[in-house]
Amino acid sequence: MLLTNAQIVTLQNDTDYGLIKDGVIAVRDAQIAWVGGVDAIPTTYRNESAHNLGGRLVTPALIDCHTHVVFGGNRAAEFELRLNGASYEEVARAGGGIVSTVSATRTASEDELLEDALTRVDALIAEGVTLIEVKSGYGLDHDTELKMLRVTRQIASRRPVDIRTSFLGAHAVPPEFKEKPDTYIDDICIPTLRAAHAEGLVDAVDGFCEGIAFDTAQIARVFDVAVELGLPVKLHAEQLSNIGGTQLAAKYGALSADHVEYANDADAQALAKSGTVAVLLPGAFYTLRETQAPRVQSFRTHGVPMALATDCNPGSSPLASPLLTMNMACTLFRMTPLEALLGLTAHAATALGLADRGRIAAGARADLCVWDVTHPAELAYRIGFNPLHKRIFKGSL
Ligand code: DI6
Ligand code: FE
Repeated sequence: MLLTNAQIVTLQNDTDYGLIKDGVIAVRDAQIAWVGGVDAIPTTYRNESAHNLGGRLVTPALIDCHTHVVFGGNRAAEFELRLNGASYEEVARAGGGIVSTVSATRTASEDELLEDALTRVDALIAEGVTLIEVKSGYGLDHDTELKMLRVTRQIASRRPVDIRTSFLGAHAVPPEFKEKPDTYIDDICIPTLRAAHAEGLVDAVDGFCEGIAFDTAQIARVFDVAVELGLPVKLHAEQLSNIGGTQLAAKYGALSADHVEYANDADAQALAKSGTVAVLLPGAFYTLRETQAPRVQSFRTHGVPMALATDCNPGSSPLASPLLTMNMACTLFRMTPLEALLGLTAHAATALGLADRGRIAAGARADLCVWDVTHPAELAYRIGFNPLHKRIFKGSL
């Protein structure tokens, strides 16, 4: 297949859009075989069937590298209670908070979890996403964590999308282990990780390093098992305070450190040294009305790649729009539209340890988006507007 009459945003380096004005992409066997200007098409591709894109803009397909799209129930009632003046305690007594999602996830069947997740997956796909990372972490017991991961794997057979799983057993201390986080880590979290890995359900290991969740020593015990199993790690770090999660992630050569609102200059330096991506999550920043923005300038100065993701979850980021995520990153974090696009493509791929996608180049996966826009900055500029014309997944329209 030949895609012709396209404005191609190759993102071949991190300094500009890498725009090819009157461009052509040759696709073969789910891969980009060739990309370049119309005047330079090699003769071998000239007779392939051509799709004229009418001068539309083509970018790499979007990648959502941090989501929690598999969960039971939702927390709209709690949202409403809080806006009607209920206190934190009242919300908790009404069964609110993360524990309510844990109970709803434990009682939901696999089918219910899958059907619910697919509505969110469909929203992501509708805006051009072809790869979604999904975390466990609302089960917090052996059976439910495995149930979540099995459901997550099923998404890829129900929709044209790639899925990566992260085991997030160290997300919160479940009610039955209240005040006993260490026992939870040793008796439930780690054995469950081993069981999930044995079933082939785990692509990476994540944790929530925070005062309200787990400290660095507890996360390190989980990471040591990940290393033993040969699994890459990533970490929710410095979201609400600085307790050393970013440094820990860097020490373990993590794929990514996520949130990082409270990461400082030394943390940015450590990420640069370990080649760890900073994943910024403006949906959670916005929903929690956080005031400490991540230090984007420090990440730039030290050369830390910045990715962006929806963090789609029922509590802190009920957001299923990568385009709005780009807009929020520009408006709230002062990222540039180019950085926002790199954050949902090339750098998101790096945050998942994948080198074969996220840019438009020969040899890369033919995962592409065709947009009804004339300038790439339009993708981040508008609010509540979806200009996706076509999504190409593994070379198929
Ligand atoms: N950070 C968050 O913001 C969410 N999880 C995490 O590790 C909160 C999840 C929830 O409230 O359901
Ligand atoms: Fe998260």
